[in-house]
Amino acid sequence: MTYRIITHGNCPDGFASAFFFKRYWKFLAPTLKQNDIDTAQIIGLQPRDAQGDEFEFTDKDIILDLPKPKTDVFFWCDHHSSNRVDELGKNHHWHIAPGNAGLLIDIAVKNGLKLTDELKLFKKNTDIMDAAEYSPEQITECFYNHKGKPSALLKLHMIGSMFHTRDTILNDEIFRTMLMQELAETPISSEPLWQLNPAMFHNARMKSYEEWREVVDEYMEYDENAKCVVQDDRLAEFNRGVADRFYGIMKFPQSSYTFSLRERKDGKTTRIGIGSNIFHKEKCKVDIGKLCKATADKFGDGSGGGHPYVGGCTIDSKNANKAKEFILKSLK
Ligand SMILES: [Mn+2]
Repeated sequence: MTYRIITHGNCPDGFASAFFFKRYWKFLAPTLKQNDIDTAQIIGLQPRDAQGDEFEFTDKDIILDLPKPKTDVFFWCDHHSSNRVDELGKNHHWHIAPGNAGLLIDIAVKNGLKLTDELKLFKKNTDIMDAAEYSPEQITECFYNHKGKPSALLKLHMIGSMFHTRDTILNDEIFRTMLMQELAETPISSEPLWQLNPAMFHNARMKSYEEWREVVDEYMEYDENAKCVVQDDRLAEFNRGVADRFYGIMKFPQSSYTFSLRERKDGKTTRIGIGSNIFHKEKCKVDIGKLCKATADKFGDGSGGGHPYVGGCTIDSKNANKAKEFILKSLK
């Protein structure tokens, strides 16, 4: 049995975490050997799969940016508040942080890693991406067609675009391929990775966002009373492109909240997402996680929740209009 690096799949922070662990393992788990790392499998997993019973973990698994599995693993590090563990064993780390890669970097620094400028910038940018701490200028650079020299932040988005295609098998393959190549100081300076042409993938992603924004423009509204952008996807005439989660606040920068509602394919349930305007978190006076939970209890089977600034829930489709009204009233 070899070691395995199991990280949040198809997620930029999961990618950055696996990259950092593979490259700087000596500062994180010094009992390992170079050969353990060279032969380690890379696996991308979704959080729900890490807590279920289907995936079998072993005591040679290194788990990053995911909830702690029920069984013993060799190394675990996570930064999500919902994945808190009170008693941490050897090689287990949990701490609230903007990003998991940034948390790993902090641990490595405590163990003697010297931070270079490139690593500092890597930490700063992975934190921005995972905690959605963008400025409007950074959104414009990274989510709209950008001409000119890309910043390090945009370069990380370009890498992320490679595993954000609509083909999930291709995404997994690219994700793993990039992490099995020779790794330089950070992904930004890893030559083999750039030979895979991230810019091409990113250009396609920008076109997908553009198409989606054109469709959504037809029905995205601003509710002045609730100071909320309303995106009721039941009103969509087409299903085109890829959703740009920051479009609402770019179109209505005066907003305090964003609200989206989408009927699931089964028709029976409807997914609701609520967020605060990341440019004005101070305007967010409502605990969104609690509002989502209350909505789920009132109009669904209770599955919902989140954080003070962002959350989601699932409700019965027949209650969708009532739930929409309830949320807008609560935000007001
Ligand atoms: Mn993360």
